[in-house]
Amino acid sequence: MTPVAVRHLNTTCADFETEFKRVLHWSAETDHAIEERVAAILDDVRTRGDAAVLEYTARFDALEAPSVAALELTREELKAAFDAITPAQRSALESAAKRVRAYHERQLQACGLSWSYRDEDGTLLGQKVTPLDRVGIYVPGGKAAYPSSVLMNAIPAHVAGVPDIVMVVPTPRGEKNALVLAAAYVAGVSRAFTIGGAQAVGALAHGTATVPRVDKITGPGNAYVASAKRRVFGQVGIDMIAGPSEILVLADGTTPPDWVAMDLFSQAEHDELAQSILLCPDAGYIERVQAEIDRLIDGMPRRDVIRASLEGRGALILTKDMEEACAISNRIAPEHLEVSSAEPHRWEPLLRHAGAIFLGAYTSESLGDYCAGPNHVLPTSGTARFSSPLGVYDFQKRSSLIEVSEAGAQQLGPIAAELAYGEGLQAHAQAAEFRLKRAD
Ligand code: HSO
Ligand code: ZN
Repeated sequence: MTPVAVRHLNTTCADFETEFKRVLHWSAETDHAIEERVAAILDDVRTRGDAAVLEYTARFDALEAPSVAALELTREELKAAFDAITPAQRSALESAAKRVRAYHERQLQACGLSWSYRDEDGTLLGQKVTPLDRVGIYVPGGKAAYPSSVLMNAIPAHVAGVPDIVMVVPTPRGEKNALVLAAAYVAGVSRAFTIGGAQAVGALAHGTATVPRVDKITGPGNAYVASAKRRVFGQVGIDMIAGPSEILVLADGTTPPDWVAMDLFSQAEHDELAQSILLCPDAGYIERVQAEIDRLIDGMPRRDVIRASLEGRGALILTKDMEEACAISNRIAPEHLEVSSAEPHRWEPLLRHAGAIFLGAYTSESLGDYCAGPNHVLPTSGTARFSSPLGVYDFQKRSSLIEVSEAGAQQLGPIAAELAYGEGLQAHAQAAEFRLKRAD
């Protein structure tokens, strides 16, 4: 057993800031070769449509088909996949979907409904909320083919009232992932195509003879997909550009250390570039977690990925106290934040920046990844400072409603006219003044 060489940091050490910056350092360099290839693929898909999609699918996914229509999965196929998985899998998918749906229905009630009010003079002001007409959901098909992500993308869209949900999933050599298809069935996906990469993003953004053009594309993907989403943004909406998964555990030393070690593994196992960090004011506890990491690693089928992630980007950080741990957590703004403490509600008010906050020792992040209810598509790489989990609101848009009464026009007209003349815009001013009652 080779111990896992996770970085140990101590906030009282003189070199802490330098070491901390190294932990957070995130190379967001753009790969120009990828950028160029993606730009060419998008152009090609825009001009040649289905023919280009077919060629790239044959070239990159070794999947030959006579037409893009032949790459569409019918509702019957999705249902057949659902019927073919084990009863335990079916029941787990349905239970997860039910909880995720219930959570997002609350979200719709809390912040996704239209509202309006009337001023005393009868003027009506409001906000009208409408779902998007059609969205595209990108589901990765390579090393990270997650049925749970199908639920997390499609269910909020469904709850928002999007009538048309189009899923794309790369399917190398035509080998379909039954759980992904079954999840699409459970989540209410309307149409699904076994295409992926930049070509699928291009097809969704521009539309082809077979693939319908969508209004927004959500879902994670590799560097090609991320680059393609960035490029089509503006013509269509996108959710976010997701980086590798992150977990930060804020521990007061009361949780069994093997639980915390496994939680750190749980995100490390996603990707060599995933990041797992422990913040704790108890030096002895940090040593116990390190000992559990070393004890448990060899039993993990994905130990190589976990080790590479922990040794490359992981950190165990000793803080002066829990308050300082909270302050550092806010600087990191992690995707997932576990408050593994006997007093989670004491610390929660101090925590401001995190994609999702998991309170108390029993709340492993993995429960949130699959079935607690909240969305697992979360802001990464510090973007939780300014963005939010994927939600019903991402599949809606808002229009302002204004109905000015005759009395209201008398109130507002002079104000608007004054400001309009100040801006040198006479037509604006007169449009307001024409509606003023003349004193005659
Ligand atoms: N932790 C990932 C989601 C996921 N985990 C899917 C397991 N499957 C990003 O939030
Ligand atoms: Zn996960």
